[in-house]
Amino acid sequence: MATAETVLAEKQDGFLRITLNRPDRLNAFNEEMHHALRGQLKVAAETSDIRAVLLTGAGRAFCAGQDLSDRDMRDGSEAPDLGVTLETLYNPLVRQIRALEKPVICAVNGVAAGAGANIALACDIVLAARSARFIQAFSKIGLVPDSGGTWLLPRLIGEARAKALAMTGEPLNADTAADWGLIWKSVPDEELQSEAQSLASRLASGATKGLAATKRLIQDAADQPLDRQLDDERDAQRLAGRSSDYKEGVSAFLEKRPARFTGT
Ligand code: T3D
Repeated sequence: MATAETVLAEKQDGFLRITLNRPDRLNAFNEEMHHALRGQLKVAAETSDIRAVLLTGAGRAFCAGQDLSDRDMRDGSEAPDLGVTLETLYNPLVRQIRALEKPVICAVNGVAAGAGANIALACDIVLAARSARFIQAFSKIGLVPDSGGTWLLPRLIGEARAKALAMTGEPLNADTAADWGLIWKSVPDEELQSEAQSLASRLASGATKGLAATKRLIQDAADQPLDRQLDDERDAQRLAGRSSDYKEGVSAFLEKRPARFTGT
């Protein structure tokens, strides 16, 4: 399965592997890559036998954020309205990742800068190659962190570290990112793809409905009091308890065998 060459997509073992594919530009976003990526996320959402997504980058980078050659104003031209590009391109992408009712794993294979860093962080589980770096590059070009960065960073690592990363634009290495809780884990470079693949495959054979509800509950928790969260857990558990996968999970436990979840 392949689409426009800015993004490669391949179905593997129950999950969709999506690769950002502009390696000469460190996989920086142009408009075509936005549309191709969102198209593949839509395929993942709508295809029942795709039960997880693995997002990664081609070449030595994960993604360097916005392609700045599309923002060249040296001929005196007006700056584009960046509010429009956020509204029409970056924000819908982040919303789509967060709303996808399937786990999205991000394998950060190299530098993740600007929107590239924050799109990685918007994914559900982030693994990074030990040589990868996370850079809130925005301040270096006079911008503010976007793609959810100002929301995600303080929640993941606290205000002090969030502000320092955002204001200095200093790179954060993968080991420190994992130590700080910005990402799930840092792995040796040569193990990144196999480890991410086996995680994607494991989640793709999990209880998809339960995983989707878990994702939503944890995301929503950031904005609501415990009382409301308890109600939401009750409602989600009621639905999970009606799934075939719940029956299968309990039966498998009692029969001392691995569960065979179908995602239903
Ligand atoms: O505009 C809007 O719509 C608003 C939304 C904004 C969202 C954003 O993401 S703003 C932030 C944009 N991104 C950046 O500011 C990062 C720019 N890139 C860098 O700072 C560095 O390239 C990196 C730290 C990411 C990596 O450094 P390094 O030394 O490993 O690589 P390099 O030599 O700088 O880059 C290699 C090539 O990729 C180079 O091209 P060349 O010289 O080989 O032809 C470089 O120009 C190109 N490249 C890297 N990042 C971008 C890029 N080309 C276009 N846009 C980029 N963002």
